[in-house]
Amino acid sequence: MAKTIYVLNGPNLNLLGLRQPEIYGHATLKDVETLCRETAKPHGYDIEFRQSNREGELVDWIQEAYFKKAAGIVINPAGYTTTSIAVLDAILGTKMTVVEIHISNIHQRDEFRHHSFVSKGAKGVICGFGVAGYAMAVNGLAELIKNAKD
Ligand code: CA2
Repeated sequence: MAKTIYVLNGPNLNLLGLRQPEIYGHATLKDVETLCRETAKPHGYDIEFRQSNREGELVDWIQEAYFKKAAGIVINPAGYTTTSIAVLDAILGTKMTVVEIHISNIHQRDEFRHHSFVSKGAKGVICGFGVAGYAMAVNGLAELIKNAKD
C-alpha cells in the first residue's frame, strides 16, 4: 500500500502566521505541517510536506509524488491557483488523486481569486475553514483513496 501523502504549498505560504493574520490566522506553516502529520497518522499515512515560491518546483513535486507512487496529494496552489495550467497539466498527466485546499474562502474575496485551474484536476476542494481545512483535506483524501479501493 502507498504510504505517503504529499502536502504541497504554493507561493508566499511560508509567511503564514507572520503576516495578514486577519485573513490567514496565526498558525505558522510548521503548525500546519504538524497538523497534517497528526491527521494522517491514524490513517496509516506519512506526510511529505513542501512549500515553494516557484511554479516549476510544484510541477516537479507532483511528478515526484507520481514516480514515488504516493497515495495522493493535498495542494494549496496559492497564487498559482488562478494562473497555472502547468500545475493542472501535471495533475491531469499523472492522474494523481488530488485535494485542493484554500485557507480563506476564495469565493468571498476578490473576483480574480474565484476561478481555479487546479480545481479541474482535483477530486475535492476545501476552502474557508482556516488552516483546519488542511486536516479536512487529509481526512478527505484518505477517504477518497479508501473508497477507490473498495
Ligand atoms: O486562502 C488560501 O489558502 C489562498 O490559496 C492563499 C493565497 C491566495 O492567493 C489565494 O487566493 C487563496 C495567498 C497565499 C499567501 O499566503 C500568505 C500568508 C500569510 C501572509 C501573506 C501571504
